[in-house]
Parts: sequence; C-alpha cells; structure tokens
Amino acid sequence: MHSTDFNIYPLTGWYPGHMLKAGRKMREALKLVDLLVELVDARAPLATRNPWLQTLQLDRPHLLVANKADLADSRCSSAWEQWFKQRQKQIYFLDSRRIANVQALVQLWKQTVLEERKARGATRPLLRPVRIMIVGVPNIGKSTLVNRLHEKKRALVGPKPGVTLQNQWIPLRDGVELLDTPGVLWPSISDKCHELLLTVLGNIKDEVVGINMVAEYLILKLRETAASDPFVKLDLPESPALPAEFLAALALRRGLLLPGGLPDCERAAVALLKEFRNGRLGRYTLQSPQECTCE
Ligand SMILES: Nc1nc2c(ncn2[C@@H]2O[C@H](COP(=O)(O)OP(=O)(O)OP(=O)(O)O)[C@@H](O)[C@H]2O)c(=O)[nH]1
Ligand SMILES: [Mg+2]
Repeated sequence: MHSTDFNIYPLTGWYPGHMLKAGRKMREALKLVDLLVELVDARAPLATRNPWLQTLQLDRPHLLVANKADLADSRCSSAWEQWFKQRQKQIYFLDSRRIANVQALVQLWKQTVLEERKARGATRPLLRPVRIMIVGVPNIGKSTLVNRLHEKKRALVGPKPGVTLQNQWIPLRDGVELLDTPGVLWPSISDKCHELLLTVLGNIKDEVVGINMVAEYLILKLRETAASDPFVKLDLPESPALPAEFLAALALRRGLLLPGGLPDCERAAVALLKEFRNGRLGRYTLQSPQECTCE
C-alpha cells in the first residue's frame, strides 16, 4: 500500500452483533443507575466518546474519565482539561492500573450522586446502594478500573477488545455497586481515519482493518502530532517518508525477513503497534483540542 490518503479505502463498518446487543443492554441498564461514568482514551478524548451517549439528555450525572493517561502527553492532557472545563464538563485523567487513592474516587462519585439528588429536591435518604455504571469503547480499561476499585478483582481484563461479554454488577464497600459493561462502538463511524485511529488505540481489532494499514496510519499520525521525532527509539539508519517504506526499513533493522530476504513488513507493523501501545515509543496524544471546534 503506497497511498497516504486513507479515505480512499472502504470502511469496514465493523459493528458485530454482540455489540448491538450490548448497546441495547447498556441502554436498558441506564434506567437503573444513579451515575454514568464514561471512559475515554486520554490520547484521543473526543474520538473515543460514544456519540450516542453525548446526545442523551440524562436526568442523572454523567462523568468523563480519560483513561490510559500514562500513555498520553501530559501537556496535551492539561490542554484537554481546559477544553472540557470551558464547556462546563469535568474530565479526570487516570492510569486505571495505578490509581493510588481509589477510595477517594469512589467517595467523589458517591458524593456527586447524593448532591445531585439533593439538587433535584429528593427528601428521602437513599436506602439502597448507589449504582454506578462504567461504559466506554472496547479495551479502554473499564474492567481494569472496576478491579482497582474492588479488592478481590472480579472482572476479566485483557489487552484486546471484547473481553467483557456481559453486564456484571460488582458490589463495593461503602454502599456502592458498580456495573461493568462490555465495550461498545457505534454503527456510524463514517470516516476511515476515525476508524484507523480507534484501531491504533486498540478499540477495534487490527485484523478487521488490516495490520499494515493500521501501522502506516500510526506512522503518519505520530509524525503529524509529535513535537519531536517520535521514532528515535527505533534507531533506524534512515526514516523514509512513505509509511510502507518506513515499515520495510524497520523490518530490515530488526532482521524481520521473509524467505528470500525481503523485509517482513507485517511483523514490523505488529512490533511498531505493540511498542506504541505499551508506551515504549513515548507518550503521545493523537487528537488535539485545537482540531475540535465542536461542542
Ligand atoms: N497503560 C495503561 N493500560 C491500561 C490502563 N487501563 C487499562 N489498561 C490496559 O488496557 C487493556 C484493556 O483493559 P480492560 O480493563 O480489559 O478493558 P475493557 O474496557 O474492560 O475492555 P472490554 O471488556 O473488551 O470492553 C488491558 O491490557 C489493561 O491492562 C491504563 O490506565 N494505562
Ligand atoms: Mg471489560
């Protein structure tokens, strides 16, 4: 593949049946909960928000958590915090695997619910546990966060989309119940670059889109957004401008060869994506507030 205009490639339209079902269940469960906590990716906070949830006129609080903040550029995270603040929306940046004060977070959520009830004029105390639903795109860290909040780690976690398959209530101490939900996407991703961005972030499976194209998109995206050369750690003798040639150079540098000695670009693509996703290339934010003029 040599083109760098990704929009010439068709969308996969990936929206499997289990996600349709999970979306329906999420909508049903919304009626039962007191607080909605939506996880987005700190590296692209708006691109990973579910547009359907944004249009909801909820009569209960809806908080945003930007997860995987340890992988994002911290200056960009501050800029995003400002962006949301200007729009009267709070967003918390977290590394779900390492949040230190989990109790404080739960207390904050509980407090938000109780204050909102008071503001609505509820006079009777809440006699049942506060119910909090955690939602977000696949592989964003919902179950990881739920497990951090629950000392016995009850939710299944994995480095690929689609690990949680059904809604699961998890009781915490202090009169709080969490609902872990399967990741859902939306059927209307209409832009190839948006689909590729979600795949780079691990929300869509690489195989669905094609791993070489995903890696090539990442190469261009990093060059476009990073303040300095994002590939220094790869220690390449040269850094070809064309992403397909870049992958070939990486394959040669790593000795990833096909029979006959040609560079194995697919294995180079796998390696590059892995290193971006585990932070070995550095901390990068792939969507900047400047490009988002929408509300
Ligand atoms: N670096 C980093 N990795 C994280 C963080 N939170 C979760 N992860 C990793 O992200 C991967 C996905 O985590 P899960 O908790 O299974 O994600 P999920 O949203 O429950 O995924 P589904 O159930 O598939 O929708 C795992 O490999 C986690 O270790 C974080 O804050 N930082
Ligand atoms: Mg999960």
